[in-house]
Amino acid sequence: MYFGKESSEKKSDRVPPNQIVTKKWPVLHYGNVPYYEDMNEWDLRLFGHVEEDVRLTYEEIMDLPQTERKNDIHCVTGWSKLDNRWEGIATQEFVKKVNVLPEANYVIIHAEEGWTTNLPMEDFLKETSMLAHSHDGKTLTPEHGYPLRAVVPHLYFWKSAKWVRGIEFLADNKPGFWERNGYHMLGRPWKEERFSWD
Ligand SMILES: Nc1nc2c(c(=O)[nH]1)N[C@H]1C(S)=C(S)[C@@H](COP(=O)(O)O)O[C@H]1N2
Ligand SMILES: [Mo]
Repeated sequence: MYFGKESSEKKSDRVPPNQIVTKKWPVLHYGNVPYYEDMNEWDLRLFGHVEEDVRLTYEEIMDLPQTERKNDIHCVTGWSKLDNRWEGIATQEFVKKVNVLPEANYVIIHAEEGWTTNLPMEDFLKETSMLAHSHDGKTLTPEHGYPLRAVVPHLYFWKSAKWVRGIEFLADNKPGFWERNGYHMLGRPWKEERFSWD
């Protein structure tokens, strides 16, 4: 009998400890879902430890080089969703648009309503990190982060901010919204870094 790579692959190789796979895609966030009437009023700000702040319009972002990534996502509340196909722009493309100062070692992603999350520059700029506008071939719904959400699949999914409006570059690490409320500063699922005391 032939077992292809897929079928012989143990589920435990794909699913971090104490996570349960879901086929559905739960909607999870704090606060309100934004609905945009006029995308001319939308922008993305790159600021903080940079030579000069940059403001990108929705059009300018959609003109950046596009990439497609397939990955698994892991929410700290215990669900994982496998084989997501995202389309968007690699985070590495955004740092090309701004002169980030050498002492910038951390990033805070700013979302609507002042929601934030922090991560090291290295994790933000990882090959697999992106700002996505589509999932499984469809434009993101408002609930899942339209027009633009972060996708940082190697960290728990709370680091993947929905409704991104700004990237702030920092010299020192500073907790974001959930991190101030006890969540881990890094949040690696394979190490079960759920809370700051883990
Ligand atoms: N702006 C914003 N982004 C957010 C959150 C939030 O509360 N606000 N919650 C995070 C959490 S905890 C998870 S699990 C994912 C959920 O994304 P989904 O609703 O598309 O599944 O969004 C993350 N991004
Ligand atoms: Mo989450």
